[in-house]
Amino acid sequence: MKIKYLIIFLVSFLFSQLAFAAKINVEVNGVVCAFCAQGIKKQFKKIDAVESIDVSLEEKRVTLETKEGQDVSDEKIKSLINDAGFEVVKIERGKS
Ligand SMILES: [Cu+2]
Repeated sequence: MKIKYLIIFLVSFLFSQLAFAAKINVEVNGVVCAFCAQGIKKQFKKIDAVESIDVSLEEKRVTLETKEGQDVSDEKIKSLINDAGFEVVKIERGKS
């Protein structure tokens, strides 16, 4: 019987992990003005998994929040930033 509870625990644990929204901090080179920020925001607004995007010019950082249970891969982030004309320095992920 104990194994049954263990399985239930594991399954619900995994499910709760999947349902989290991801918070992704992206350090970007060359973001200097509001037009840069606007260009980057425009790229990410095309992506359905993105719930919100914030660009900090002082910290040269783009903060993305995904919708629950969704994610945007590092590769996708890099290609969107590159398409906007900038370069990714570092990507950090956490739960929000
Ligand atoms: Cu600019």
